[in-house]
Amino acid sequence: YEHQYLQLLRDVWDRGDERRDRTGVGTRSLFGPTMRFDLADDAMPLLTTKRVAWKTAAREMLWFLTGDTNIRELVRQKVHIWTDWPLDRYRRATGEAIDRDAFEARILADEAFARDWGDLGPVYGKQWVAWDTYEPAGEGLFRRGAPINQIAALVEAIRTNPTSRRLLFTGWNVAELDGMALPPCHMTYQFHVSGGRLSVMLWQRSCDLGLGFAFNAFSAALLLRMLAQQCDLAPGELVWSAGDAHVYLNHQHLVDEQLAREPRGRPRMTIRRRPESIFDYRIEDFEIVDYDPHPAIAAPVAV
Ligand code: THF
Repeated sequence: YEHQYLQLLRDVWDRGDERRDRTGVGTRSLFGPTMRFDLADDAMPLLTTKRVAWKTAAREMLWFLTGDTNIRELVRQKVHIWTDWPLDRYRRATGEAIDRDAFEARILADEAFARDWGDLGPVYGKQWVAWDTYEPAGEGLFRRGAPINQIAALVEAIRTNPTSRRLLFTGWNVAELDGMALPPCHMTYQFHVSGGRLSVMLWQRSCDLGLGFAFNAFSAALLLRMLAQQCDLAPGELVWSAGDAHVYLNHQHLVDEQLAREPRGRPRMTIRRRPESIFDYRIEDFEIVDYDPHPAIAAPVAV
């Protein structure tokens, strides 16, 4: 499957429309690519043309499922991939030239500081497991209703109504976008059951092919594997599609290096036990085998 990704990377780099983006870094971009990955036999879409920090991606996914939106717990687990956004906000607000390590150290040491500066707003986790609702309370007023757990509802729906065409959840809460550090990139996941296999289609409005893709594809497959296990189904396909698929202009070295490498092997994942619910997985439950990638390629993240 990795050839599909490498081909897309090449197409975007060679033929993409070059434009300035929100971050000011600049990208080349193509609209609307789709890729399909078969997850049968425990296969995982884990890139081998560079080492991917899959445990970091898995910890992020487990963190989404807890509903947490504060980076403190991620930093505690040595996951640094969300730190740059709160750090940027803090620097702009205070003018303080604090470095990343010092900022993370303060997030860990000082609970009040973490509360004030570590939260990303109502991003993924909040929308996935506690989407706010409101009900009329008379006189044109509204009171807060019970929040909706989209993930719990999804598990229930897959189990009880597998032919449904509404097996989906989304992070795109239009009313709350303004409060988010970043509106969701991987925004909508739709599921499909056929022949005892569970498939997922992920729609990403925006994909950073150099950095984010490796995480987003692995994470979606991981979530699919957990859901399949919980619903007694076999893993089917991951259908990945993006709106704006782009490569940042400062990732040229990554494109050149990765396209010069040959994919090797077929990484697979086993899940070591069957947890009580979709919310009870732990990082130790996941074991990746047959993963022998080329070395990691460092690349800056655009904030
Ligand atoms: N913004 C941009 N510009 N790119 C993204 O991929 C991205 N995300 C999330 C939100 N905004 C984004 C953040 N996710 C890395 C990985 C995922 C991220 C952000 C950064 C990253 O730096 N990965 C490195 C090192 C990982 C590590 O070992 O810590 C890598 O080489 O993969 C995509 O959803």
